[in-house]
Amino acid sequence: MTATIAKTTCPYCGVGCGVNFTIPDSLTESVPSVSGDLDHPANFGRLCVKGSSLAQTLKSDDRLLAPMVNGEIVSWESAVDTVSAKIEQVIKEHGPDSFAFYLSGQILTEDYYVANKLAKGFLGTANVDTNSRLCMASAVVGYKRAFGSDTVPCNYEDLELCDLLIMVGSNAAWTHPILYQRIVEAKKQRPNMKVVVIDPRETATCDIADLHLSIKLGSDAAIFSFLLQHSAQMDILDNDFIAQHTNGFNDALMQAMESTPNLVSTAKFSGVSEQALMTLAHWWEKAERTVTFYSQGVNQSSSGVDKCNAIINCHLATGRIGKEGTGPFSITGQPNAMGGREVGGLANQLAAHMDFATPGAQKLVQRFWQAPNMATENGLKAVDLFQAMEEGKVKVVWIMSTNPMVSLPDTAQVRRALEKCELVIVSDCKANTDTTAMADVLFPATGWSEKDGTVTNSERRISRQRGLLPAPGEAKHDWWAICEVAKRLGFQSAFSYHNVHEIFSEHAALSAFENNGKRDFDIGHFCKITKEEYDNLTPVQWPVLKGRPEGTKRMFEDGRFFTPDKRAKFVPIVPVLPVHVATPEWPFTLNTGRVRDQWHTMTRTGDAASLTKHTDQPYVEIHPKDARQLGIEDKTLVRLTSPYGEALLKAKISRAVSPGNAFAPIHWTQQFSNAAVVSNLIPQIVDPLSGQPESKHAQVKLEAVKNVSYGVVVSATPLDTLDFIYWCYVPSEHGYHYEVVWSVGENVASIQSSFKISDQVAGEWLEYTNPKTQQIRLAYINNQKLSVAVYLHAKPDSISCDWLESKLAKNVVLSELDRMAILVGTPANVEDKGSIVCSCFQIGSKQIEKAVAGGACSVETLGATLKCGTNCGSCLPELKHFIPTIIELSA
Ligand SMILES: Nc1nc2c(c(=O)[nH]1)N[C@H]1C(S)=C(S)[C@@H](COP(=O)(O)OP(=O)(O)OC[C@H]3O[C@@H](n4cnc5c(=O)[nH]c(N)nc54)[C@H](O)[C@@H]3O)O[C@H]1N2
Ligand SMILES: Nc1nc2c(c(=O)[nH]1)N[C@H]1C(S)=C(S)[C@@H](COP(=O)(O)OP(=O)(O)OC[C@H]3O[C@@H](n4cnc5c(=O)[nH]c(N)nc54)[C@H](O)[C@@H]3O)O[C@H]1N2
Ligand code: SF4
Ligand SMILES: [Mo]
Repeated sequence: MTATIAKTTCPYCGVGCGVNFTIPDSLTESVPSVSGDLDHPANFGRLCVKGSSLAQTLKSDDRLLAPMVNGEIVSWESAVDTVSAKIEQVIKEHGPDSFAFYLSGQILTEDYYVANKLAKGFLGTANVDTNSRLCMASAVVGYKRAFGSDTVPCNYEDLELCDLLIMVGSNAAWTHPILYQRIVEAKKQRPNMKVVVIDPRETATCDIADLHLSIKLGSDAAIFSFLLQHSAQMDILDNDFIAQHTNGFNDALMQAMESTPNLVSTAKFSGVSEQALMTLAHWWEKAERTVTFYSQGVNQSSSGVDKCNAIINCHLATGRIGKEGTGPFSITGQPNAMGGREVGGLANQLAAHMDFATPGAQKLVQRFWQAPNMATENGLKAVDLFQAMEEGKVKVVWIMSTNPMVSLPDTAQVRRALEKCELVIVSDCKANTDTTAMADVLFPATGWSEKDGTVTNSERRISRQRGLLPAPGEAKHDWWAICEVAKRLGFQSAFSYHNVHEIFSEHAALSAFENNGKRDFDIGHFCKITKEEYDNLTPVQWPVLKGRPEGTKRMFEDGRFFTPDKRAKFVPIVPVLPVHVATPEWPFTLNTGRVRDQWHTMTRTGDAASLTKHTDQPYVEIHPKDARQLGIEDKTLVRLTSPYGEALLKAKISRAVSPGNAFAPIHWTQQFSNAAVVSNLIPQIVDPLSGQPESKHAQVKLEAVKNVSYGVVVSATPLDTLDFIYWCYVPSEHGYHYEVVWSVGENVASIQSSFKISDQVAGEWLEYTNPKTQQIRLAYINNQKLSVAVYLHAKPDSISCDWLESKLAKNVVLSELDRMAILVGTPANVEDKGSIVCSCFQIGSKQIEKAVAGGACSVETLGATLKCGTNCGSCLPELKHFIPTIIELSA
């Protein structure tokens, strides 16, 4: 059979890896597959485990396939009429600001461009905000304050070329895995390169760290304030650069000297040892080639912008910017958060890296768009937007490609806001998400592999995502839906695009319009791009000026910035701690973040059974000392309470977090578990400048949930009732797998009756009980097929369910031996793998332990014996932990 191979871009993280997508001739006979694109400069052929599992996520039975209004399927025509009529009505009665878009760093630049154009140019509201507010907003403001523009100076090569890499609030080993692998490789080539990780937790990223500063939550700015004054003391300032290319140095230095006068006070403020801080300071002194690489541990903070500027100050002071192997590098999370910034997809931006505050910018954009109703001032930022919704000020919201019921802080408030809103429109690929559940109108969207357009990765590189598979059902492109509404609102001529190529060239033309080097974002080279050229576009880093098709590798090489006087600006910084710190009533600080194999709210990665094996359930990481005090054992259920809400998570007892801190992943939603949405617990505290929420620091109380039994249910069909204290749906290859917690005292009869088995006559219950161990094992077997199996234990024994799940496969007929084995829990001849460490080859912890006991003494020998770690490499940091040698950090 023949197949077509097309190049596209991974839809997950901001590394923006190139993907070769193989489409079989006949989709009914074969399925598409993916591999890394050798030619793509982000990944040179590699993909991490999420990227390499993309093909598994393509077949989903939960796609949204038709437009719906108030729960009824309707035609697109009718849905779009409903939406435009309501927008028209509220704007007429209450003004343009009664409408808002809430978008996402996961739509394509072309989708984003038309949404922004419609709202800001034609409806007259700047209420266009996005989930990037929860992600990149502080980094944007930090850059703008320093450079006069939202410009990421660096590129990925700089990470490989530097002598000192300071990774702040980033767990790149799990969140930007291919970039991390590039760093690992570079460090192998140049062992003198130093890596410092600044993170309150010990993460997989610390695996390559020469030094880990386990700082007090939120205290980052002090570290960089200290490095600034230390640079002056040690006389390593770049005085020429400061004099010729910057303003405000003295004020920033004075402030640093006042805030962090010495090693002792800084170490105390940040909760690190003086020795460790001094080591960092020495390395900083010596390494001219330094990159500071920062992510959500910096951004998601009530002082996120100041943290960014504290970092940038240090780079400006030492001239470590605009040169190979140097720079303050904010790494973006989402595949197209950068593209969103480029079109102006934030409420305080205008378009093409212009904002309302820039003199003349608003008129310029109006002229270019021929816009009848140009917005004149900033719109509402995400948290304010949802508050305005609750107050009844915003009456229609169009949510596109984001799941705010899970990702915005204080989900109870988000629910109230959406309930109050008169019309909630949700565009999504999935039918059932926590947010689609709140919608009045649902628009079915095409997803990755179906939609066409461009994305920009973290190093300003624009790549094509290509529409390669047919749209399922009635799903349509997001840009198309926006344009249909725009046309009905009377803006036919401005929104009559035939395809994405036309939108892209208009966006390119706007970027160059009356620019002449004034603005950083200029892709004027593409103003007149033909459809064919667009279809064949190869990855390129902006700016791509007219006559310079090769793009731009690195910014600020000439020391000229985008402020009016072309000088960068130092910002005096006063380090502060998070707004909410632990108190006797709320004794723990909850930190939140990501796990290796899941993406955000699991709407895509949750479809790939293999990706759920690494971490199958939501958890809260707690230090052993705290766990002992609270009577919490590993894997038992913990109730987390904050002033805003509650969550139920399984305990993971670990020294990776410090006493007094807890960490929980953000991925599990109400679709997957009954009470695992951690944003329930997070206050709506934001950075005053960027509006970015302090999602990484919440006050909580922890308590053990007592008098419960732990168990699993595997079933051939989804369970109708999930009446458990806790349940978590674990996607599996066959059937439905739930991890559950019951109250003690459940007996066989009550469990049996809780499963609504329709045909109680034809089938039979097998049962095994052991009152001593409080074990109950039940299975309902009908016509030699397994319908449901239930295992109950007093302790949270984890049972490897792979074998049991395999008995739910359609073609399996149970043998007598199988029936026995189902009651025993595992068949005698099947190895229990333990939890999966290597997702690519599905190698589990117990297999690895066995190989180590059998003499495997390095990650390489493990790879040679079991293959683990030999494909994408995402599990290498974890594999190292199985090798008994103690790797001392040279702190
Ligand atoms: N596997 C996976 N990868 C992803 C994603 C995903 O969902 N799954 N999402 C993508 C997106 S959108 C984003 S934004 C990125 C996020 O990428 P990262 O920012 O790397 O990921 P997080 O886990 O959110 O947070 C990073 C670290 O910040 C630390 N931290 C918390 N508070 C502080 C603090 O006060 N100071 C410091 N220095 N550190 C602190 C946490 O302990 C955590 O280890 O990941 C992207 N990549
Ligand atoms: N406590 C806490 N909260 C956080 C964070 C944290 O670290 N801690 N991190 C924050 C960050 S950095 C981020 S980026 C957010 C992420 O949070 P969200 O943006 O809410 O999460 P996603 O699951 O990515 O939501 C994307 C939705 O869009 C749908 N979708 C995918 N592709 C398309 C498309 O092409 N078109 C349309 N219309 N729909 C599509 C998906 O099915 C899914 O429902 O969470 C934020 N919230
Ligand atoms: S690192 Fe992984 S998730 Fe990120 S773009 Fe590359 S393959 Fe996709
Ligand atoms: Mo993000």
